[in-house]
Amino acid sequence: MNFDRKKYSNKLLLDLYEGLLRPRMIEEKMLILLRQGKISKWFSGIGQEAISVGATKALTDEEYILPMHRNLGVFTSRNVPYDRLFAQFQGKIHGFTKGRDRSFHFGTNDYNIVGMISHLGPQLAVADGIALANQLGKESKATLVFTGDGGASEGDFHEALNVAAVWNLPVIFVVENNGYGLSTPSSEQFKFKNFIDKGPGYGIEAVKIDGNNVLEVYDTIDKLSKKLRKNGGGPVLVEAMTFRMRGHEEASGTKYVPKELMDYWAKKDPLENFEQYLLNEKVLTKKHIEKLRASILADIDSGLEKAYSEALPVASTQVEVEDMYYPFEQKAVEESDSFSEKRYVDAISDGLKQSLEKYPELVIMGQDVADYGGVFKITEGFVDKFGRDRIRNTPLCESAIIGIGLGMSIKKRKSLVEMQFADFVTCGFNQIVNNLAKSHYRWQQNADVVVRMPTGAGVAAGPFHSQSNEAWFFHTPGLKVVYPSNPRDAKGLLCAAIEDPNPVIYFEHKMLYRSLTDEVCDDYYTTEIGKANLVTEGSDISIITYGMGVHWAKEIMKSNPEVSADILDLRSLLPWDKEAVRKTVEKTGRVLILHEDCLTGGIGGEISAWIGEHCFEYLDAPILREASLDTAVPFSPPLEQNFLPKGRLAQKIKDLVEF
Ligand SMILES: Cc1ncc(C[n+]2csc(CCOP(=O)(O)OP(=O)(O)O)c2C)c(N)n1
Repeated sequence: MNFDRKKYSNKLLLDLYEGLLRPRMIEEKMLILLRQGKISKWFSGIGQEAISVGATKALTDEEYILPMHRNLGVFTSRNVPYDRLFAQFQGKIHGFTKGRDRSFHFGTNDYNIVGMISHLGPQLAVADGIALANQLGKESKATLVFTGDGGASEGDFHEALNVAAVWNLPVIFVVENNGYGLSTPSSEQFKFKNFIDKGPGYGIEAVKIDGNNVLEVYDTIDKLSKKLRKNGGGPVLVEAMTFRMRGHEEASGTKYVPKELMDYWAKKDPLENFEQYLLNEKVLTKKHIEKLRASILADIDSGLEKAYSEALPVASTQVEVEDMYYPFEQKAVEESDSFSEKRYVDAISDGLKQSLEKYPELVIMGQDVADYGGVFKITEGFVDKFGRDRIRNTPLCESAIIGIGLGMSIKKRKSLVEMQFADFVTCGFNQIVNNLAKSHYRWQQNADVVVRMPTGAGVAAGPFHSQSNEAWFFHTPGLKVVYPSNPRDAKGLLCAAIEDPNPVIYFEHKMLYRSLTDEVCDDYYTTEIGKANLVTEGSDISIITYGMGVHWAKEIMKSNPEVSADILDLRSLLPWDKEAVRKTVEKTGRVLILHEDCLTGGIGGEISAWIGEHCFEYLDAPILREASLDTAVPFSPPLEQNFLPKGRLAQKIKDLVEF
């Protein structure tokens, strides 16, 4: 192996050497503990340490780094205390996730490290988000993110690189090309020869390096990060060639790896080669190595002792449930006495504008939201008022943009992401349900992101522009879900959602945009999340609903003057207002739950179960539900009307009253 020390001092060389030795020695210890059954699982980075160590040491400690499962050297090079690291591995409270996530699945803003989620690829867009915040804040910092060669097959890789390229984000994407993704060799993972060949495809610089040569890694990342800091731009793709010397994880072995390959790469061991070089150069002596090893071993042993001495966590259901969310008590901002007629669409636009004024750190991202004003024209004129930095047209990549929202939150910024249609959220689903929703629970990092969801049917737009998909998110702890049915709530709930530091999925019904006007307060105000609204008061039945359902219920009750109904608009679906539900059930004893979403697995099922469990003694009839058919949303108007529940409502009310 060829080491070129350039003008690097002995001190730096020794620092790099110690940097390599630390993760190697920890790993050697972990392998012993694994054999003794004292730890459950281990992903080894043996043979790949030069990449983690060289890259981390080339960055400043203030720069964010986003490691994967073989990057122990990132954590040790950032001087994460061993006792905490080991406590993390053992699921102890003193770790970084309060025992809630394992191994390297954690982040820590104390050390500017954002760990992965198991899904690998989502990590890459989070780096984009941190870099965007740096770029907007004019902080001259690089952000570095790792991926394996296998993980790079995921769409997230493409999306993250593409957005970073288009937005000129200062990100260093490092592909650790170690030959295998679990048991799958590169030849079955991709067809191209080199990752760097992708650079021109994205219009970005790409360099290939020997990932086992710590000096080459350090020198490359040092140069690139200096360039990124200076220009405030990038990105750059680095392909670091290396090899996975152990199994995917320890239990999976390496039987499928040809022996010649192992032998070849064993000779290229990053630690042994560098050690020999330093001995030859007389920068290092055998005695120094011995001393260093003894002192590292003492650090490891004392870290382990401390971690082992800590008991396993004691579970508290209340703490576990509460910790899904960043603690936030909303203080509703009252409406002023200045009101004017506004359509639903204007109320949303108003809420966005006033939130942009209130929060200079708020950024709107979405397809065609800038000059075009969004497909529903809700952000029309925003670019002129707030500028292109804050009103950002995005490439067509829902997953990356939502991940960017999380990255921005890490840098204490707020994001509002517009889905062009709620249906397209499927392409960003993973980021929402696994990254945004779980990050506070996992490592106390809130995701200050609102996702706007133009939803619903009735406009003959077919199966992919009409869906109701709130139930997917209703089932995901860590999210909040709101669904206003009128202009007044639309503005108040939107402002509240943006104010809330937790991820909020905000549904807005397309049918209501221009068909509904209301007296809406002209000034900024918020509507409390989690509070239902009793739209009409009655005594015979309760119709519990939200969104379009409120209007269907109102209409049907107009033509049923002999029946008097409480119509309860839930407004917030997660959390939903149990007290308001209880109150109306107690009052009427007859309940119809109505929603536009399909019946099976819809929110009505949960509310119905809750009523059955908590209000059974007040019921005079079975709880009834009316919802859309359990089919996709059809295109042709007669089919669509048949799909929707409205036409079945009169009979359901009759059934309920007559029971
Ligand atoms: C979305 C997803 N699919 C599959 C897996 C299972 N899995 C975990 S790591 C891995 C291989 C990753 O290979 P690579 O990115 O090359 O990293 P390496 O393990 O080689 O360091 C697989 C298939 C996963 N974690 N997430």
